[in-house]
This record gives sequence, C-alpha cells and structure tokens, in this order.
Amino acid sequence: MTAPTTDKPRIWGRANSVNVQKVMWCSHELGLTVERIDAGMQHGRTQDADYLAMNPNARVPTLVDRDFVLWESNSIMRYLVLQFAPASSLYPAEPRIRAGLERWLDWSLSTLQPAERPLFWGIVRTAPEKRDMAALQAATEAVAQLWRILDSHLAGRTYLEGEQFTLADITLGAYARRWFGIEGVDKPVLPNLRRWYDGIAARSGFQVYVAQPLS
Ligand SMILES: N[C@@H](CCC(=O)N[C@@H](CS)C(=O)NCC(=O)O)C(=O)O
Repeated sequence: MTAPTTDKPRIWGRANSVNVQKVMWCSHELGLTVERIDAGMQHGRTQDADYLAMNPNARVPTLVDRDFVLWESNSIMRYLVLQFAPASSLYPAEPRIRAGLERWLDWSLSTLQPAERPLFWGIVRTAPEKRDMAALQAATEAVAQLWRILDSHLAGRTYLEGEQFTLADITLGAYARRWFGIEGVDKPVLPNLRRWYDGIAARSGFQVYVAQPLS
C-alpha cells in the first residue's frame, strides 16, 4: 500500500463515487483535511491483497486514520465527527434528533440506494443506444416514490432533522444531486425537495466534492 505522505486521515476511493463524496463533503464541513487516494472502478486497487486486508468488501470508501481502518461511508462520517469534532452540529447528541438523522442514513442504504442504482447506472453509465428506456422510466417512478417521502417530510423544514444541517443532509444531498442531474426520463416536480436541495447545494463542500458532472 502507498506510504502515507502525511498523518492526516486518508480516504481511499474515486471522486465520482457517491459514498466517497459524502465522506469528503463531511470532512470539508468539519474543516478537516483528509488525503483522498483514487481507488475503485477504472482506478483498480480494490482487488489488491493489501486493499482487501483493509476492506474485504473490495468497495470504496475506506478510511485509514493512523492505525485505525474503517469501511462503510456512513460509519466513516460518524467516526470523523466523533473523533475530530465531537460537539459538531452535524451529529447532534439530542436523542430524538440523533435518532431522526440515523433513520435517514439507514434509509439511504436500505431503501434509496438499491432503488436508485439501476437508474443511475442505466442512464449515466450506459451508452444511449444500449439504454432500455421503458425499464428506466419504471425505475424512475420507483425512485420518485421515495423522493416523494422526502418531499413531504421537508414541507416547512429547511433541513432534514432538528432545523440544522446534519449528516442526513449530506447523505441525501449527495443522492439528490444524482436524482436532479439525471436527464432523459420524466421526473415529478417535488418543490420541497428542490428548495431543500438548492439550499444545501450552495454549500462549499457540495460545490467542491459533489457538484461535478455525473460520471
Ligand atoms: N454501503 C457501502 C457501499 C460501498 C459501495 O458500494 N461503493 C461503491 C461506490 S459508491 C463501490 O465501491 N463500487 C465499486 C468500485 O468503485 O470499484 C458504503 O456506504 O460505503
């Protein structure tokens, strides 16, 4: 494995991975400098024995903080807050706010991501002539049902939980960038979701790590 050039936390993972983007955005919000190293897809590395020793899932991101190694992007974000900025409003200690935001982190992995992956891959990572547009429109309807849940939740709210920007906004904001960026399918107008998204998309961490063209 490449020798560390600093004692900063290192994030292994390619810049166009939504799960890497979440972690990098979180680091930015914390004012924490991390070193990102390309890995995954066209960059390879994830099947190498030394990478598998860190992350046997052969997935990105993987965090290395000195002698501590961690995988799962949401857990990495929690760790970064707890280790480097435990009083941060990104991860409030108040039980109902904490539980509310954890709910969205769980939902993103258990429900949203499995539904939106076929749509993202089918549009963004599939050549136009190979796209099954009927299947993609059906996938769009399925994902729209989930974003409608968020649209309803966001009525009268600026952020997802506790009227402050938290890890939940980072996580779902990174997925929302994909939803709003996907073209060529019919998507419903979701005004509360759009208002929330426009607000968080103005943050510098989003601009630096998430706003890039989808790839
Ligand atoms: N639940 C895991 C999912 C990790 C995952 O599936 N990462 C994708 C990128 S978003 C990946 O590693 N894909 C294969 C690759 O990039 O080679 C997490 O949140 O970290």
